Amino acid sequence: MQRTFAIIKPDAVAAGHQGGIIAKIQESGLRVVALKSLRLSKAQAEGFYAVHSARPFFNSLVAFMTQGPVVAMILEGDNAILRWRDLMGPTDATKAPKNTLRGTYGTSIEANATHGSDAPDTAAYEIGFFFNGLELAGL
Ligand code: 3AN
Repeated sequence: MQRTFAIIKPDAVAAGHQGGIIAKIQESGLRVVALKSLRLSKAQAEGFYAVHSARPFFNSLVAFMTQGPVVAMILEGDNAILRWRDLMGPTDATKAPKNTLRGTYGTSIEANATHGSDAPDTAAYEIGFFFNGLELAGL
């Protein structure tokens, strides 16, 4: 059993794709064990993407991620990290297969509809970044 962290990004929320994305998650057998909607501040988005702070796309990425609300989720299941990455598809939505979430709902390498942790240590960090102890208690 494994947990991973997922975001429905502002582009997909603004386009009303939350329901479609959550349906695909559930059809895949992954369980949504926590979910909330929030809008990231600039400082919060900079903190979440600190690993990319030296990249040329960093400022644009922070602007994109703060342009509207996101849906943050904890997903659970066997091999959840890899299964959620497979469901999302590759980073560049213009190259993502049409049967992936990014291929279906994303429009560019930046506006790619969803986020998913890439490893157990990042999943643990990202879950703790978005969900506090009270929200995690009893899950
Ligand atoms: P992934 O989300 O597939 O793990 P990362 O961690 O390399 O991809 O990138 C984090 C986020 O930064 C991506 N989801 C995307 O929104 C954005 N991003 C990545 N590469 C680029 C790029 N070359 N230009 C603009 N935005 C990018």
